[in-house]
Amino acid sequence: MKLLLVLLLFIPLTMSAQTPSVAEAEKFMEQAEARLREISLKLNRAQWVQSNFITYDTEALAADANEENTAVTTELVEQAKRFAGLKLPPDLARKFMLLKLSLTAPAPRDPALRREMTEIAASLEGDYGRGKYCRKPEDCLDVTAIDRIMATSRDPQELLDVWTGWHKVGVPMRDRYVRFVELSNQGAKELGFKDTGALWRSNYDMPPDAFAADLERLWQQVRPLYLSLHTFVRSRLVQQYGPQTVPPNGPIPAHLLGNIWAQQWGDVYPILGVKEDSPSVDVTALLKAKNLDAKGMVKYGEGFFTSLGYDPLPQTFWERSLFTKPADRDVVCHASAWDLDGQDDLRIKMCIQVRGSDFVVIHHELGHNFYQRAYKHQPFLFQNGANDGFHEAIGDAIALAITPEYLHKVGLLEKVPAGNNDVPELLKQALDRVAFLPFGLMIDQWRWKVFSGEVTPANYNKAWWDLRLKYQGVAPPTPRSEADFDPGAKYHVAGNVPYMRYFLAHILEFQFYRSLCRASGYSGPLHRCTFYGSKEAGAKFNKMLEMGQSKPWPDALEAATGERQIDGAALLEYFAPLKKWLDEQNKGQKEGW
Ligand code: X8Z
Ligand code: ZN
Repeated sequence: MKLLLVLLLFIPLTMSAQTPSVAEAEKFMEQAEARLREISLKLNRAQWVQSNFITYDTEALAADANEENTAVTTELVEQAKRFAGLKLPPDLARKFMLLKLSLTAPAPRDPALRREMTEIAASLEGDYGRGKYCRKPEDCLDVTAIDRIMATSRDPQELLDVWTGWHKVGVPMRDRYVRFVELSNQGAKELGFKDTGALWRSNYDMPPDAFAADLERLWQQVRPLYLSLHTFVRSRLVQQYGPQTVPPNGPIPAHLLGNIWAQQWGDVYPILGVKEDSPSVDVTALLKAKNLDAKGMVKYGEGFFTSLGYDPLPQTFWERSLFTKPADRDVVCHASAWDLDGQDDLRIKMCIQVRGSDFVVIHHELGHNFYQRAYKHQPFLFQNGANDGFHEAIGDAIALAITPEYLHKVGLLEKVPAGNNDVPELLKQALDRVAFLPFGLMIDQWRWKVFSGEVTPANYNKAWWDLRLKYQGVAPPTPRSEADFDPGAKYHVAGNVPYMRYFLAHILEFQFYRSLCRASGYSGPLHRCTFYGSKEAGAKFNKMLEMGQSKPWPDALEAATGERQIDGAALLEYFAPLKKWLDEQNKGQKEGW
């Protein structure tokens, strides 16, 4: 009797363990998503507080929450294995795939190792946020101050000093970063990936190698434009700083490009000696003339989105966001957009300065928020960008439409300047958006090699600068060694945020922009288009936004643009008049380094 009971109990249990049904998979996923939604709210709150008040305790609390989220996700992925091999409806199969890919820092199953990893991750981000360079004991510069000096100083000595000073922030991170890579790789392996980089590359609805090949295709497509820009800028910097400082046929020293990472060069525009038909539009001056403060700038950003037919941001956005750097505490000033509850609790966190480049970043961040709100009706695992490059491209596509005509329409610019200033305006755009391309590409080329072990800790810094030379044609202004850890002086390395998304975004944003322009009925030269106020453009964009990550990204791209491939053609069309002009200027110059 007893034996029979045991047998009766045993048979259905083992049967269901061997061949679970689709209904069971559905049930499992429903519960998994509910659990993930619950802990993600907790995690977001802990991280929000950590980033807004960097202290010993908030760092510990964030590490705790991250630990829990990682543990639960890892456990769910483990449990999900029992549905492998089951033929599932496409949506459900997609959720299982996304669940497995959802951790950017996969951690070992061993709780002690997992804890060690999450603590390291929190401490690296905290170190970056607290980072300062003290030129004198009473003159300490945080990253916002560093940024301002790099953008405005033309004194090569000062630039060199500040550059060198900021890069010291990375040094103490090095050993912990080495350990972080080991631990995260172990986690990735336990999930079934070769390493953490392989996991990252698997997030694009195609085989990881095909993704890497696609990136190379895109880079080759836009590289000639980058080379023309590099050659032009270098020749003008030779004039500014002399051939002793800037080698006329070599790489550009990284401290002279107006940005601490030499990633966007727009701030050197004033020293390039470009002839203008009439003074080109200086957005910083317009913002200042209007006496706008940080919040006022964000209001203009919101206004662009509402002009497309989207609802205004919720009241809580204005109450809970951080717009300016607090005087009395450390915060992670690197701009970010947040969606705490997957519903309406949207926020940005940014140390806004009243200047044109921050006006663009505001639109960038709001692009995240409006995307988040558009897909809030999706199930939890689909509440994301079609891929991460899409998420980064939304606000940038909108910001491309900040043309003189737009500024005039919203009352920031009294008169659209007469005469043809296409080349100066395009050059300013290129200095930020084209100069960025090789930087966007190289960061994760480096990290992928680090995670795969191709680059070892003994070569971290050398490999970093080899890639910067290869892709960007920039060189460090002072000798570097393996006592340095220059990657750590970049937020996304310290904060473990994948970076290829920004390379993709800088291509995609032109595709989106072109499509929005067309939807608005515009038919002139691409770079002069603004679709401000076009409900048609807004509706078309929204078709893609509301899909979130529910479908493979080519479907989302098609909804917004009719195209299924990421393609640099729109970018090249936009900059075509500039390319022609640059090549004329560059006659007789040697391209490359
Ligand atoms: O990190 C950002 C945004 C936040 S998602 C401000 N960006 C990259 C960077 O600053 O390095 C935008 C452009 C590239
Ligand atoms: Zn972003």
